[in-house]
Amino acid sequence: MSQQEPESDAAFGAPARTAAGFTGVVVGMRHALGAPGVARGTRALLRINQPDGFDCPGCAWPEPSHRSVAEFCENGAKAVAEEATKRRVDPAFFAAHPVAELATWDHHRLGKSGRITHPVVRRPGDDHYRPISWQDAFALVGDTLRELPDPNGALFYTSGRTSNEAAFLYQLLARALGTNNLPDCSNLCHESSGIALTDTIGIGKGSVTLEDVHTASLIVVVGQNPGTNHPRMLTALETAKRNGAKIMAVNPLPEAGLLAFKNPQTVRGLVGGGTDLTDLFLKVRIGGDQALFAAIGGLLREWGAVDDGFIDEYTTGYPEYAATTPDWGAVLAATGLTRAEIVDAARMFADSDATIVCWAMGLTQHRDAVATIAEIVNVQLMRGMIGKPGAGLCPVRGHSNVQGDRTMGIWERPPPWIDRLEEEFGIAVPREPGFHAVDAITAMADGRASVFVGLGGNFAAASPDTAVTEAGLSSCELTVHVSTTLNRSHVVPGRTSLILPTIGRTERDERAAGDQFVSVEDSMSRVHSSRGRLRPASPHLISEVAIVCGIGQATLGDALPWREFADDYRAVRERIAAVVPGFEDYERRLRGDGFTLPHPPRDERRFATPDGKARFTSSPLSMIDSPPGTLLMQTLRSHDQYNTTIYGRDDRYRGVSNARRVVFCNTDDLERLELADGDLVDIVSHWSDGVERRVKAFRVVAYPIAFGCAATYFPEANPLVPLGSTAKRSHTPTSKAIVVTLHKS
Ligand SMILES: Nc1nc2c(c(=O)[nH]1)N[C@H]1C(S)=C(S)[C@@H](COP(=O)(O)OP(=O)(O)OC[C@H]3O[C@@H](n4cnc5c(=O)[nH]c(N)nc54)[C@H](O)[C@@H]3O)O[C@H]1N2
Ligand SMILES: Nc1nc2c(c(=O)[nH]1)N[C@H]1C(S)=C(S)[C@@H](COP(=O)(O)OP(=O)(O)OC[C@H]3O[C@@H](n4cnc5c(=O)[nH]c(N)nc54)[C@H](O)[C@@H]3O)O[C@H]1N2
Ligand SMILES: [Mo]
Repeated sequence: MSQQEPESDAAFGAPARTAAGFTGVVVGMRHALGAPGVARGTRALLRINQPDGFDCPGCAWPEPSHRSVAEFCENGAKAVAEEATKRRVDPAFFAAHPVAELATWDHHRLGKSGRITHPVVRRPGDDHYRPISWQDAFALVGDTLRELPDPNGALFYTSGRTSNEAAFLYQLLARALGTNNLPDCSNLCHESSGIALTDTIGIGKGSVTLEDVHTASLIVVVGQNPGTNHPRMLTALETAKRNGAKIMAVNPLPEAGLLAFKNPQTVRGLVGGGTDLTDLFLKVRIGGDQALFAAIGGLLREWGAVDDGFIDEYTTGYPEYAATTPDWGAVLAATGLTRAEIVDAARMFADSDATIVCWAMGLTQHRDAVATIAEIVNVQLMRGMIGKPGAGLCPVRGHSNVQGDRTMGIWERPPPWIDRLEEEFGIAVPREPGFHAVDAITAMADGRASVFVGLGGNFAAASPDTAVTEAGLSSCELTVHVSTTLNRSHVVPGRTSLILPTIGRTERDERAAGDQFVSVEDSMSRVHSSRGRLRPASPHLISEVAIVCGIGQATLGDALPWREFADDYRAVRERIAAVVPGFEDYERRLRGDGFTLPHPPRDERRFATPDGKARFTSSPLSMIDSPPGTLLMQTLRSHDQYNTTIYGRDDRYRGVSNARRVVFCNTDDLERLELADGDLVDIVSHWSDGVERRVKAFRVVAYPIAFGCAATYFPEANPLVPLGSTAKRSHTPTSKAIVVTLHKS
């Protein structure tokens, strides 16, 4: 299918209430066994998340210490199947399909073309990618980087699947070259969480362990769709529920996995009725969470449901916070909820002695994301829910190693251990921050950056304002993509463009010193090893570590021991141990199940803020205005995609088959806007710069979404997200709140 063809075989049914169960297993197996062939698929599935196997490339949810034989989920199986596919993008494929043709293919078709087998280059004036040797490819990158008049003209993007070892070497390469230009997918993802948590508790990571989730008495899931994006989290919620926990879900959509769950890893879950998970569902208006948590905080104070001992000993700023009383009129307008619903929610907080709040993109991709998360921290601090078993703050990360990459220094700011890095390698690193993802786009657009290197990911499709982003990439002197499968970024090439194909998580990594493993960190700060076992998709593939070292050698020469690093990753881990705090004796501690990094607030109620206390904050209540006739639109994931990789065209839990260009709307809104289910519409977004951003021929789907709200799929709707519309302080695009109008096509 091309990018704009109508989806004639689309079908729509009622949204589901229950997630997973037998259908989940069957669908997962079909993806895993159908595409790669039965033996390879089964071998791969049995190795997922086992101590001697590989870390599931699906998501960052941690593995329990007592694993079941099949520690994976339907969507993990799809992720593995995508990597284990038998289809190949080889030199013959590129000879048959010019870039101009590939640029008309949609994301699904590009990705499904299969694994890239050879390094390839598209040179100026040519419309085909053609094979190139690894040595020539590295020399081309090295020459271009060395010729840059200013190292800040290069961008080193990272997606969150990269291992700790590759990430550490990649930031070393950028910084040794002389730039902090390390934009990453975190900038588009959980950046707001990192900033809000660092401000308030002194560390930008979540404060709970899996054991805490199992033993909590209240778990609040806000702005997150675990049934699709973190399916193994449902197993943990089910365990909590069986231990007596209550669950509250806050979401503009009644997402299937939040309401009820059939655990596919138990016989009961396969054939039984499933567990009702949610005790209270709040169908919040998009962007209403800050007001909601401010109101809950207000009620808890009014009721005296406050942990005075904790507040006195461990916090600052409480009097100022307590002096603000939220205005109920504003709260009800912002949340779209009734006062009774909010009182019920506050009552659940008051009744719980161990509360965990979990969140993901429904909170982070908003203009006031940082303030919203800080408001949640306020409520948790007020109740003494930090550093207490069964309680805490739980930002649920996306990519399987996105948290580890940040720990390894993938950040546009110099990491806290920058002095140690300089000393260890005898380099000098600038202290000025580099470009984050949105800055990187602007820098390409206005010519300040001319070399783009992507270690994984799909920058063209993952970024906002597609037209601007693609124009930026195309204007580069050189684009370099380290990838496994074909994607949109490859078909909007710079003047010269390289695709450097790599082995994936599931595949064996043989280097000079023998078989290698890598290491990763999950969403709960647990670090462990990951070892692929499958034969690589092509004999020409090398690892990300080897590719980064190849570029390093060609760019900076023998000043750093790139060859030694590429031959034996133990040499890399030795350097990580010497530079990054918490990684002492790294090699030995990776044996077996791995180890958990220190988290001072969780471990000992110690807060590394300027005054050593956790901080209450108060920010003015804000609401995104959506004028009459407009809707507030979010972009979210279907059940059949991994970010920009589209596994299939269904979204089973939401009742959608064979369609991606859809816009979910509330029936009352449709009536008000004189539209009907099934109408084809253009969607136009409205932003202060006056530029018209439009996507064409989306099908209206009547859906029980909160009033005044709409939803479309990422990345098809990314052309509508204005580059300038970003979260305050974290600069994350506001992918969950875009003001739009719908126009019959
Ligand atoms: N299978 C699969 N797994 C994945 C991914 C994938 O694409 N596929 N992606 C991975 C990545 S990188 C990430 S970051 C995570 C993403 O995991 P999620 O954050 O669960 O992903 P989204 O689909 O963006 O869902 C956002 C949820 O927030 C809700 N929401 C939107 N706006 C608001 C709001 O204003 N308030 C509230 N309360 N809710 C809101 C939406 O209705 C939706 O349920 O998943 C990771 N895991
Ligand atoms: N509108 C909107 N935009 C969004 C979001 C949203 O919710 N709405 N979500 C944002 C979020 S949370 C994120 S994290 C970003 C995701 O942004 P990215 O991380 O940049 O995108 P992905 O789609 O995860 O990247 C997929 C590509 O990675 C490559 N790949 C897969 N596995 C490997 C591997 O092992 N190694 C290497 N080198 N490459 C590999 C494949 O070639 C594949 O095409 O998108 C963001 N963009
Ligand atoms: Mo993400």
